[in-house]
Amino acid sequence: MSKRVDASQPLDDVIISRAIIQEFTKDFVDSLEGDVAIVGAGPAGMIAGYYLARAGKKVVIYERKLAVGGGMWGGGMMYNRCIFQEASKPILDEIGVRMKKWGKGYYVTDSLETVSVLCSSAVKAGSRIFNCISAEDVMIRGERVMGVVLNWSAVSVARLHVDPLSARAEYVVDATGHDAEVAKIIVRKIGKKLFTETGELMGEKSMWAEVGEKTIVENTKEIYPGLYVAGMASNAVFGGPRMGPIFGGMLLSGKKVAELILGRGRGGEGVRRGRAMG
Ligand code: 48H
Repeated sequence: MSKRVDASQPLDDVIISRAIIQEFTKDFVDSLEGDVAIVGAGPAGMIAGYYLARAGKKVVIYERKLAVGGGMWGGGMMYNRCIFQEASKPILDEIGVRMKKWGKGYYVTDSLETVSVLCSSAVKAGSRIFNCISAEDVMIRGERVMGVVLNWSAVSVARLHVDPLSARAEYVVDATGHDAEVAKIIVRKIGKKLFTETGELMGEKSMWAEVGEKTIVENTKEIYPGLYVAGMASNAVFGGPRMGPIFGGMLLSGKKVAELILGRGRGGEGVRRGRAMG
């Protein structure tokens, strides 16, 4: 006999509302200053958040959309499977994504499981993810990026004239995918100052999985003082090819950006924190 479900607890709608508003606000205010602000919760941003938070950094990820996962949910052409190559397998093993070996050196995963595990790993490691929030500008002090300027995504969708708010971070990561939005902001507002050959975005090239997956890791680096690029945005900034639905490079790039930032630190130390609920 299964136990009867007891739904008799009295419930107060206002207590529910108060809990949501107070808990969200507490976390949001606490996130106004941190070690790393990551713009974009696609695979590259979330795995970067996982490694940085696991190492004790205070990490905040801002995602424009309601759902995290970026371009991963749809696999290739909405066939919801993702391909990974051998080099990225240890990361999948570490966070616990199940995969099927497919010939020599290829692995297939369920894209829904992959996104869910990436999100869960980043959050459980201590990253905070705020969805429905867009980075629309950056904080620049002197000649260095010092944080992000944020607004509710709904504000731009509704074309409301509402001023944004700012969040300070020692390092910012542009993990916004094909559009490399943060890098574009730098060029638009400061000029041709990116650490590329032209100082501008060099633009993503046509699809070539083998080269794209190699260059994406090489192109993961600091692109302006205080600003790093990871994931698809790296090839958009440095002129590498797109690679279609093979996602290993996104994880390797996210891991690399975390390692680069961990190698810098804030005068050798960051804000160490272990985040627990409550
Ligand atoms: C807040 C923002 C903003 C903003 C964008 O596109 P993504 O999945 O990016 P990656 O680099 O983690 O992964 C790329 C991969 O999904 C892909 O597209 C591949 C492999 N393509 C190959 C090919 O040939 O097409 O995620 C970026 C995220 C998205 O969720 C955006 O909504 C979000 O960033 N975002 N969030 N503020 N200004 N701009």
